[in-house]
Amino acid sequence: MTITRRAMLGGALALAAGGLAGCTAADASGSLISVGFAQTGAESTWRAANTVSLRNALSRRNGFDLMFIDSQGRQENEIAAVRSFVTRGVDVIVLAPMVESGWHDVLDEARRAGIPVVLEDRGIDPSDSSLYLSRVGDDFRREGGLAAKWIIETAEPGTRIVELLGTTGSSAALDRSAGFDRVIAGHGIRILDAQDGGFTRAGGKEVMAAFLEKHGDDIQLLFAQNDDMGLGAIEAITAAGLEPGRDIRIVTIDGTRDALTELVAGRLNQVVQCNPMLGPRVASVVRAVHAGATVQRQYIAADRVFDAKAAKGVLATWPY
Ligand code: GYE
Repeated sequence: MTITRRAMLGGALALAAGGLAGCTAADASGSLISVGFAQTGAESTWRAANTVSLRNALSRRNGFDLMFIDSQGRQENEIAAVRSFVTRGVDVIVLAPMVESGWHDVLDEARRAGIPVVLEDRGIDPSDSSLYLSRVGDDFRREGGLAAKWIIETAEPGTRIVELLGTTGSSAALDRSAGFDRVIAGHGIRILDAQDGGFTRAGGKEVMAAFLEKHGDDIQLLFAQNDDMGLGAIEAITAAGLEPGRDIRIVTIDGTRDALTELVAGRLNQVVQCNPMLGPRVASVVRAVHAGATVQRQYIAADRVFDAKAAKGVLATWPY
């Protein structure tokens, strides 16, 4: 009798919980959607915010059973993560591809297992575009172009610049460079050097120190393909006895709170936003593909450009 009652009570509670989950995202049977998410690593402040955004959106409360793997900046780890999701038979795979190439085989395994793949953040080789259903991310080409636009609007022809590039082979770095190069061309801006700083603060500091060593006072302007490298460069410039933001003007991409703070302080001059808060959109795309509904090939986040004044206006409530 007691056991029966307990079982009934348990059943009622389970039903209530199932009902709650059902209000949000659980599939028709009331069970959770299992998702394997392979993240690149934790190289930057952007990345940390992106991970939190996806974890929050793909929560149990929202109807998801999330397996999260941090690939620690190694593509082989990321490939192994995707392969493990295929073996486990998750409902949907979410991949933030570190670099563009090298995905064909493992994504083909997912396709043959009937597991839909959603890319978030960076893209992969266009020749493999049939191997995923949708990409949720930012427009990197536009971001690079906006950084260049600010330079040609504010710098004299003949201005000498250096570039801190993102991870070699990543679509974020390739597309930012493509957008930047296209807009900067033909305006007499002189590019002294451009090197991979790995999207990290330490990398930005190290490469900027080497640039300063090599080019000294010749450097007038820095384009850093993400905030963290720009913040690292601020340290190197200061250590060289120069004033970041004045002796060397700086434009970066991402729009993290730390960068906006430096913008207000005058040590950065312009920041192009790249929105990392992609979780809610990823969650809705995952739900849709799991339900077999049609989705767009791309969902591109809205990004804006900040100068000191604009940064001041948003800092108090800025989410990342
Ligand atoms: O700009 C950088 C991160 O792929 C858009 O990766 C992302 C970039 C972002 O490490 O901070």
